[in-house]
Amino acid sequence: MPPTGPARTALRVCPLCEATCGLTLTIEGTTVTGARGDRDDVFSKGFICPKGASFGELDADPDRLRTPLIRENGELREASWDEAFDMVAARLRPLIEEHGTAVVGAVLGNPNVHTMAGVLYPPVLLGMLRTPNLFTASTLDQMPKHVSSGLLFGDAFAIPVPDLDNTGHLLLLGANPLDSNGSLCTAPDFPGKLKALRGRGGTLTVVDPRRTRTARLADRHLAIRPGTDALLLAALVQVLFEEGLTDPGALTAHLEGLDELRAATEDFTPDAVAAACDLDAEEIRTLARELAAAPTAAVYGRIGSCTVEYGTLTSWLVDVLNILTGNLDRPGGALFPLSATDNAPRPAGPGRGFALGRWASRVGGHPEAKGELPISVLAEEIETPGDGRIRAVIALAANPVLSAPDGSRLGRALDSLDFMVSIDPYLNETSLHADVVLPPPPPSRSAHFDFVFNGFAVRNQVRYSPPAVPLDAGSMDECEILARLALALGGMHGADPSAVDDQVIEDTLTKAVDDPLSPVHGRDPKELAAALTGAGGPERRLDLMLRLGPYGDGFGADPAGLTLALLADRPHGIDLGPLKPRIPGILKTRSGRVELLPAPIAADLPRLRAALADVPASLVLVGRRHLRSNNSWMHNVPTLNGGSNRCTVQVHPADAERLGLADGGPARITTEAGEITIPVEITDTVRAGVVSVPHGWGHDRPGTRMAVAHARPGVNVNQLLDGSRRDPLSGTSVLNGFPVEVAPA
Ligand SMILES: Nc1nc2c(c(=O)[nH]1)N[C@H]1C(S)=C(S)[C@@H](COP(=O)(O)OP(=O)(O)OC[C@H]3O[C@@H](n4cnc5c(=O)[nH]c(N)nc54)[C@H](O)[C@@H]3O)O[C@H]1N2
Ligand SMILES: Nc1nc2c(c(=O)[nH]1)N[C@H]1C(S)=C(S)[C@@H](COP(=O)(O)OP(=O)(O)OC[C@H]3O[C@@H](n4cnc5c(=O)[nH]c(N)nc54)[C@H](O)[C@@H]3O)O[C@H]1N2
Ligand code: SF4
Ligand SMILES: [Mo]
Repeated sequence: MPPTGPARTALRVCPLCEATCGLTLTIEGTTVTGARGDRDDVFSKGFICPKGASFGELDADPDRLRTPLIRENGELREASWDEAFDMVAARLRPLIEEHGTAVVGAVLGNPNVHTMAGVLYPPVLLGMLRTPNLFTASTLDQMPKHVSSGLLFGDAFAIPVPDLDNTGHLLLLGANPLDSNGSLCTAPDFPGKLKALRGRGGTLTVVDPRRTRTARLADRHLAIRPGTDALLLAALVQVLFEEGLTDPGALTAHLEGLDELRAATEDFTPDAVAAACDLDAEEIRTLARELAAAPTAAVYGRIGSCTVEYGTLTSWLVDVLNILTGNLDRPGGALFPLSATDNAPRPAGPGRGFALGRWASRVGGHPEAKGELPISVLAEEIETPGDGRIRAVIALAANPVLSAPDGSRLGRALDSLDFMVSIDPYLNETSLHADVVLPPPPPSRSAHFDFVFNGFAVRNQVRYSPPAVPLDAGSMDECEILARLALALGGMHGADPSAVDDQVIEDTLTKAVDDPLSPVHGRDPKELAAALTGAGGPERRLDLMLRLGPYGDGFGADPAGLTLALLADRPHGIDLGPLKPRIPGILKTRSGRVELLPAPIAADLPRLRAALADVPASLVLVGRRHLRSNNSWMHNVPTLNGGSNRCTVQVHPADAERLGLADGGPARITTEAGEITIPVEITDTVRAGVVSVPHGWGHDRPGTRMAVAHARPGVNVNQLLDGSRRDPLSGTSVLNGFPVEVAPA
């Protein structure tokens, strides 16, 4: 549709990556025709990247689904919302009634954490389902960090973030924020913050087998052998103990297990790990001494430290180093954010702790972590006959056919289901297997609030964006879609979806008034519910969370405190100040202290010790990200999928020569699990012995409706994996550092 009507502007926080930049959208009629950085945004101050600048194209993508699709006689056809929800209820309810809710598998993808709907409704939906079969993108991503935080601090969401604006030395492992814009560290203009760090005389050390754009900014780049970061970090710990450089400072009183930690790491000397890491032992010692000597320092690891053989151990060691150098929970080190919708802080004391493996997957016996099973076992849970087999799947903003190991097998498994529903704006590699596809509207039509990323932000702040453009006739807000879905599978098909929000509000308030520590203790829940403002259920729930949150007005207890009305009056957001120390209040371990050497970690250390003697594979594969991409779903926008082909295998010149590979020519990559053919890009930005292939490509499957992506499909790197490689504690797939063979095709 050509844009019509006079141009206006609207503010909208960008949902396309974790940086959460404030955008100023230009809108003509109902079309977003431009996006620039909002210079007055309290947090992002005008920063924007090419994805944010393409907000309009992504929003108006003609391939976005405008109506639900339902499968009839084997074919997907357009349908009304009533037809679609009737089908969900008619097909799911009988399955649940006959076999129980465990036969429904829920698959949650990454975009959920970028929408209000994806945070507000899955808990309701999962609460109704109570299925042991929950799978999310976390087991392709940050689950090791949740597990290490759960074990160390008693709370899987207590994830410290580096104090980028104030730190004196940043040691960054397996992250490339110049292309990813940061992760588990929400920081608009991450590149600018790294430059500022160096500008104020600080040090940046980057550990990455590739000389990334981030590594090029660094004072020191350690081109480590993939998968061996845990060894490097253990050696840094060993040096700190050995040389008497540990100094936990104010944390000391809150630590448990310091001596045991020392004993457990003493054989990981720099000399012992150097060969495995392919690093110089003296350089490891120097780094340890520099970290200890820095006025403040922060160790930070991301994808390349998580989706590897020793992901949980690596994530644990990252925080162990922050603790031993006295940098955890102090300005300039790594701190715990306190977001506006967090629970209000509580007095310190023992908590309930964090348990792993409370149940296991039916077929392979893989333990749950944080209530989730490894997404790599989804296919076998569908295929393997027996009681409790997954017969139906709800895929919510998830494209596991591309993002998880062996999508071809998973695609066949999805086809064999009794029923599948996808909530997705595209008919893509995963949703094409569904019986019902429920499309959310484009982002300009949705309100936005960062429930998740505010909790990982380098500065406490809060912003709310109402919908920039009203809903189009015939489309449905994603909050309503998910509320209706919850009702349909809970046996209340057709009920008023606002009943879902009313119930959540009632339950929350009933608990709050009973809680002696709540500002609303003893008050009447009905009167409080009536005081909530907001245009609909989701806004009223946001108002509730803000008012009961750490900065809230407590329904009048602090009249200057936060409410939705106050936030709506400040369209560029409200700054809530720098991160502040939160220990011991944040600790929820059974001891009420930081448990430095938790039993599951201690039990996994022998596996790491054995790695010291491993003979390294001659060639291993790692991933990479590109600024103009995001996982699997942004390749359908011409401005983001133009230019030279980015889906290549990067090979070091020495390896290319040894293997007889020509630049631009096709290579065949093989593993024990599969093979792909992909163009070669010879570059010395990857170290010798390592090749790099990006993920999220492979858009050539028949039956999708993404014309631009289909025309430039790339290949799916995850066809090289069968899912059997996992970090045992977290169930996270090993997506980096697995052996491959490469030959000319
Ligand atoms: N080899 C390899 N594989 C990887 C990775 C890697 O580094 N290497 N990275 C992993 C990581 S970190 C992640 S997070 C996963 C991501 O894995 P997934 O979450 O499965 O994939 P995404 O491409 O992020 O998007 C999922 C789906 O959400 C849909 N979507 C987009 N916006 C919305 C919306 O507003 N609402 C709804 N309902 N749907 C929406 C998209 O169309 C897409 O189908 O991939 C993982 N896979
Ligand atoms: N442009 C863009 N931005 C994104 C995304 C995207 O797809 N594109 N995805 C978003 C998502 S879902 C996430 S989770 C984040 C991820 O954010 P980041 O973690 O910053 O992701 P990457 O850019 O993949 O950086 C991972 C780095 O780890 C390196 N690496 C691989 N193996 C190892 C290893 O064994 N050791 C070490 N030390 N390094 C290793 C790789 O070479 C790579 O440079 O990005 C988010 N932002
Ligand atoms: S950096 Fe991330 S949040 Fe900022 S404009 Fe780019 S995609 Fe959007
Ligand atoms: Mo991710």
